[in-house]
Amino acid sequence: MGFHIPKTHPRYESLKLREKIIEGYKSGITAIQGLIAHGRGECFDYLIGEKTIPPAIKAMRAAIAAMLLAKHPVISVNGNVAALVPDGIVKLAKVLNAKLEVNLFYRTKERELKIKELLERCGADEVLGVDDATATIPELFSERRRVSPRGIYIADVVLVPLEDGDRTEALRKMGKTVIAIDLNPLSRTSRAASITIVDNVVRAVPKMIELAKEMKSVSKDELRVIVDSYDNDEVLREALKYIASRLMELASKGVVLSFKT
Ligand code: PTJ
Repeated sequence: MGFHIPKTHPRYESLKLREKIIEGYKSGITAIQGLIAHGRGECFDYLIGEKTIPPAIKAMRAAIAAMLLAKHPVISVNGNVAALVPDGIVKLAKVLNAKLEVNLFYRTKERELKIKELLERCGADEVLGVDDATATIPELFSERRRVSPRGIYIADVVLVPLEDGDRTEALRKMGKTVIAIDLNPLSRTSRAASITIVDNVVRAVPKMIELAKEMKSVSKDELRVIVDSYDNDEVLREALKYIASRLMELASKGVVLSFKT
């Protein structure tokens, strides 16, 4: 087991996530580069106040509407997502009737298999992308180009939680709707995606499960209105404005902690 963190520690939740990522690395699920990616995420989470912000909720509603309307919705899973929210991602795929596909940037057979087995232990009926990655995403030269012909290749909507930018652009060029979950509103992924949820995957995934359950009874016409009226540029600008005004407020109020002595 990982390092013991006392529940009373003021940064308990954040430290617990770090331990999950470290455990993911030690058990062969997460790439070592995933630790660095996590640290970058932590920094942006500080900036948004470590809570789900209104533009993220707007994006989540559009994302769920798009997934519910999709013919072939697929959720792509990497080493960080598998370490942080394995149960949640399987549950989300189930409520949305979406396929799960392992697709790694730092691709190794061992990690692919371990992630597949973990998702199966969490209740996944089928995990694509491991033995069947025989199709190729055009104009993509990373290891992520190899995908399942029954999954990402034919998907009309792909959810890519926590991503590196090149694949998002390649998938968009193939005409797919790409939904990203990325704490950094300025990343290439965030700016290239059709819908960007600026939130931590550990908060976004449970919230999306809740929304998916709620929105399942919404008519197709209403879902279409939600998708068609969505503007990702506006949502990213709202996220940046949220961070800017939060920082301005902190800068004017003061940030020093006070202690009783
Ligand atoms: O498992 P693999 O081999 O597919 O590799 C996965 C990583 C994440 C290592 C790989 O895709 C990568 O290098 O990604 P980047 O380019 O570092 O981008 C990761 C993005 O996710 C950054 O913009 C981070 O801010 C963001 N991020 C990190 N942790 C979280 C996050 N976004 C949401 N929730 C998080 N917990």
